[in-house]
Amino acid sequence: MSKTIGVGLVGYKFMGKSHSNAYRQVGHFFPDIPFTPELTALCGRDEGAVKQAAVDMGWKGYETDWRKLVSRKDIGLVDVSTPGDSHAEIAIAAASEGKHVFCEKPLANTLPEARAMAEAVKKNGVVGMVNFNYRRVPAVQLAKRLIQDGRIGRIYHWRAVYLQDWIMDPNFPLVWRLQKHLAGSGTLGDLGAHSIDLARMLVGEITEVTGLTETFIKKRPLLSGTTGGLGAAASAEYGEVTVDDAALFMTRFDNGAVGTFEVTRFANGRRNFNSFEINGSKGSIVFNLERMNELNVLFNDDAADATGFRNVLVTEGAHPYMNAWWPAGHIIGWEHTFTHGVRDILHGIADGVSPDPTFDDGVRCQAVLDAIEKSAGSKQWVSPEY
Ligand code: SOE
Repeated sequence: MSKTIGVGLVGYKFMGKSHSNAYRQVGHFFPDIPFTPELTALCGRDEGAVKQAAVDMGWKGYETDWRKLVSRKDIGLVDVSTPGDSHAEIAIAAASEGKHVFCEKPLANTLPEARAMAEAVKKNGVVGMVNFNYRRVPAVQLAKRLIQDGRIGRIYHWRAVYLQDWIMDPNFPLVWRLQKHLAGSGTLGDLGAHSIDLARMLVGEITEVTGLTETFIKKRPLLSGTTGGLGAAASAEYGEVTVDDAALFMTRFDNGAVGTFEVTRFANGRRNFNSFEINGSKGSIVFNLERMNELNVLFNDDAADATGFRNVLVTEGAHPYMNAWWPAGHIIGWEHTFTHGVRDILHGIADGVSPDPTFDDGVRCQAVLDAIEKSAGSKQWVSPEY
């Protein structure tokens, strides 16, 4: 039987729910994990709500003050699933208490905060991992393997879109994701960060960016309450939207590849359309989260009369993570990416190594986000400050 590790999770809404599910499931599907996570305490400010959430999501207890949570002796791993404005404070305090840290993306709201977080995990010798969960879609891992094995050849193009539409109604209220002091930025940090992280993993380091951001709806009703998931209820008063609704940017990579990105919450009909295409000298790869069990690939060395895109159903035991789940053809879903992340951080803790994406990866992503905002302001090409 494996040893146990106490987990303290800060945040109990959308992300808290998906992380709770991962801690509950991981041991049942990945018996090789070195520690069984114990759902020790869930943390949130509203006592009634966090107490109920702890019961609903299988936590043994709860705290209303994260400072108490991070200093508890029965907790070895602190999970930060709060809005970005509290990531740095919680993660740094947890690391100083010798706790390992699993942090939601983007790592922080600003580059200096992200740097301080990376410094804190290093100084305290703890494991830190950012939950860019799309890295852990088996099809995305397969794309990485094909690229590493040289099957796509030299990469020329990265083309990413991350499209949503959940705030298109001008009367949708001013939730935290639309306020700069809470979220850092809008679509850029929320969606663009995912695409940047995937581009860094699959293509290379971004050396230069140029971009624009736009806020289509400048004022929205203030929030009167949340209704689960991304849902929210409006009040009669209005407030200013202080983040971008959409961001479009171009990049150069250190290996000569070039990239384009479009991220928006105003793509009518696109609920969570996260897609990329990679074109290389020997082939191409296309991924689309709505068909997340599939990878579309083209190999130039196929027979001349049969060259074309093929659709690989990424559900074989030979595919990354899939051995743990169901027989081939029995597909998995979005929530599994969180379980894969938890599995990997548990191994990282046992090995004393931060799994990718590390906090340093989080810093690099943050530097790219920062450069895009600077470029949008100056209308110039900007190099990220790594
Ligand atoms: C909302 O835009 C959101 O939940 C993001 O915050 C997540 O990171 C993304 O995976 C899905 O959409």
